[in-house]
Amino acid sequence: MTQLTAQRSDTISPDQIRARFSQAMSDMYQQEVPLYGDLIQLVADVNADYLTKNPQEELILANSQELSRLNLERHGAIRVGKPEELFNIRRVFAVMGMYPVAYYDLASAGVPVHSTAFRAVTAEAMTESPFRVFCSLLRLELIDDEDLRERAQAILDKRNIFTEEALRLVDVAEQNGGLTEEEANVFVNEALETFRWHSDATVTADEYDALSSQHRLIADVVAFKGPHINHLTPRTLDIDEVQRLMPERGIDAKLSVEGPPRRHCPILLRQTSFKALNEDIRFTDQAEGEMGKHSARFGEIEQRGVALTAKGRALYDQLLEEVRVKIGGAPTAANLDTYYTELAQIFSVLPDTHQQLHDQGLAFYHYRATAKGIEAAGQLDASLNKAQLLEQGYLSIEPMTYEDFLPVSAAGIFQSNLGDAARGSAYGSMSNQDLFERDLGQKVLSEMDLYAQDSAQSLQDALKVLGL
Ligand code: OOG
Ligand code: NI
Repeated sequence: MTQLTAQRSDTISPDQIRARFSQAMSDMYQQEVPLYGDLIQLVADVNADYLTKNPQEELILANSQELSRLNLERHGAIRVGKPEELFNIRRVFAVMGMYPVAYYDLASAGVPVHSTAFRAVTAEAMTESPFRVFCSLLRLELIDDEDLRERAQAILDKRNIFTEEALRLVDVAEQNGGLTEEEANVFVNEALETFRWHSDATVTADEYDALSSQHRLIADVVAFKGPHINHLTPRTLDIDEVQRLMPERGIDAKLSVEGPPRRHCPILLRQTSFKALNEDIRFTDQAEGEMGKHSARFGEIEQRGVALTAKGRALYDQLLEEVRVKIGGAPTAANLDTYYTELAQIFSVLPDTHQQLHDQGLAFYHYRATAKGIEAAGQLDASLNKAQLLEQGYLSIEPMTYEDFLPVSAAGIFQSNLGDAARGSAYGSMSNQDLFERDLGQKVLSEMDLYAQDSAQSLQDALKVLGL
């Protein structure tokens, strides 16, 4: 069973719990990482400026109820260490109406984790709160040093990342099909504890070094009490402008924007971040006043475009790989301009109008009955097909926003925040979705199915409006 079904009349909606949790997380993270507050401000400024210059876009956003929540966080990320943690985090997110969507294998990009994203799965729920969490599980089995693997396992075995009260309330929610107002408020505070930063490490300085020298990420997961939230990500309407302005505001930006190039019709997801802070931490064998260093926490921004179909996605992956081959790997400071030029050049084969993307079956769209269609409702020739209805102006299309993530981009984000030392060699093709789903306790939902169903549903609704 994935979704909770209310058994009592006094439970509140999971979407409300998610909205509260997302706000609490944002407040906590801005306090923990003040630079993230600066990033939020920069994004708000750029978005406001963009809307002033593009009033027609403001109208579209207002109509789709996007405007009021424009500067809210769209996602955060955590990394858990053991199967039981993944299993229970799934239960915690279900209380907030967030379900695991898609499987991401990052091992082939040199990061020893596999991941999913917990998110709302209906448009209405997404409108209520767009918050989602990219969640990675460390794959200790990929550590080749057997001794270190066993030590890491033993350290993780001892920890419990949830408060007793949080787990108790998850049980209550599962039994009653939800939480009451009062329970929900307690739950939000208790769940938040899991994501809090702890500057006290759980290991000695030597242990930390050993973990870190295998992979920086392993130290980040194993050496701490819990899976601290490592970034939050608001949405921007102009990512290139934020990237340009970050240094001016004293924010140390990642080298390049991940994902597709800037286009007329944005596709999928573009992301950039500021580099992780170098923070004071204390190892278990350090005296009062002595400090070690760890960097993991950063701030990120995203700009989302239309979701691609399997056909569109295959083309995207192929073009991205072409760019990688041409550039000889990830971009560097030395070839950055060439990188962006090649990216734009190579992607120019992907059509850049919604009409073409739609007609060639490359992207997903919602269908709406137009004013002309509504007027003609009931009198239309029943033999008209979708293409004809579109062509004759009875139906219109609206791009469906991509709500998920991109493994190559995610690997780039991981790497730039773990230091270049983390740009390790690939762990080969060790994808293991079955193992991940066993640990998770259910199958991940298919993002392609969700988009396809949504699109088909909108067509059915629109046809009904047209009386067809
Ligand atoms: C997750 C990186 C992936 C994204 O936006 O692609 C991610 C992490 O660093 O733990 O958040
Ligand atoms: Ni992210």
